[in-house]
Amino acid sequence: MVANGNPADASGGARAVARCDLLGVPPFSDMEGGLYRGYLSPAYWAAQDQLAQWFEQAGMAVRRDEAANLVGRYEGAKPGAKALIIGSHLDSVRDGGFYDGPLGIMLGVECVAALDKAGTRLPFAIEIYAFGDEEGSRFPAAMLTSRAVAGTLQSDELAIADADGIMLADAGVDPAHYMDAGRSADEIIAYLEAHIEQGPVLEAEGLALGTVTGIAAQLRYRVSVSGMAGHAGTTAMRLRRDALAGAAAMVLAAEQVARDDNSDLVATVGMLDVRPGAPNVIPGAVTFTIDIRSGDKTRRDRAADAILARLAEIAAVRELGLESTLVHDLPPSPCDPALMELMDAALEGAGQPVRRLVSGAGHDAMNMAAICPTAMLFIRCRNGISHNPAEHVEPADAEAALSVMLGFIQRLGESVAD
Ligand code: HGY
Ligand code: MN
Ligand code: MN
Repeated sequence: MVANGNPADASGGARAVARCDLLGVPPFSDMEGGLYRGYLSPAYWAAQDQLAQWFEQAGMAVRRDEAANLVGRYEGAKPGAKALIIGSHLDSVRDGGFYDGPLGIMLGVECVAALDKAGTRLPFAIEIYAFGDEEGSRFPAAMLTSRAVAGTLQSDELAIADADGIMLADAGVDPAHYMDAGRSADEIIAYLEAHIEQGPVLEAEGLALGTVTGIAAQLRYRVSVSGMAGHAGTTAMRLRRDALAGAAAMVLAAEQVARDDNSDLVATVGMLDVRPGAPNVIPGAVTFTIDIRSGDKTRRDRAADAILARLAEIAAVRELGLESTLVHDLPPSPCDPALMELMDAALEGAGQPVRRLVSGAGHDAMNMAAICPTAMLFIRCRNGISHNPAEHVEPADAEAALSVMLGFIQRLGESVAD
């Protein structure tokens, strides 16, 4: 535990950034020399314990829900009032940046700390959610915890194991009660998430902040290619059924479909596993992932069909086995128009130019949209880099984000009171 848990003794945006930095190293990371914080890992629990201290210092009651999310609550003027939920995720990708997720949590804490310090109570409560699994970097599914809160998760999706064979049920949660983390729409006024842009738009236009209009639709597949393992020295090329050579052709085909679409469509193969994985053995089996996104669901689905057709053609020509399994299908998630207006007004009120932009990255907000209106605020990050240790955000931009979030909260309070 960090002494008093208040790095740099700054407040506001600078402290939010400093706290993300502090959580970027062991014991809050499961890897030496970088940040990896998998859902329900030792680093995850250590980070939650540190976060719980900061939640309490900000004036919140703290609990851990049945999906192992950390939840803080700052009561409104009337106890038990509906809540504005402010959230983002505590888990990270492997060798990730310090701010993707945690910055949105820390800025929510700073909002509550500022209200608590001023003795301000609103017509609604504020709840801060530190979601546990947004990245899907430990278990083969993503966004488990915000989908549990939103009630869009199916219980059979919990029968999963990580790469070491550890079942979710043995990692610190009870699947039989996991769905009790669900919240109902009548408890929530809105969901707000502040997040680094993870792209180059704001920086290219010299802007610190932007109002998010919506989140792109995502499809994720796991593809298994099976060939024939064999001796690398004795098997003639014409006799081979090389699973990796076939998978390589498939990876390039997926890339080509996305390039040829010449739109916002993106397709990514981010994981690839080769078996048996020996220099002198022709690969017999390969598993890889495909992540396909677009702001337009029809475009996304058409591209997915084209990619799957290309994979089948390549498998047939090379006499390979092929199995494609849909891992998740996340529809596009528009932000709420009235909340976008409030965000624009808060930007203007804070002297910030108004800029709206779409999110190519997925966020917990896309799941919370199932039970409440959502708003997102993007924060500039250096060179648009994310999912990379070079991820960087300026404390001054975080400070600007905090003042816009407080302006948003104030305007939401006025709109509720009207
Ligand atoms: O994949 C995403 O867009 C998010 O970072 N999980
Ligand atoms: Mn994120
Ligand atoms: Mn991410």
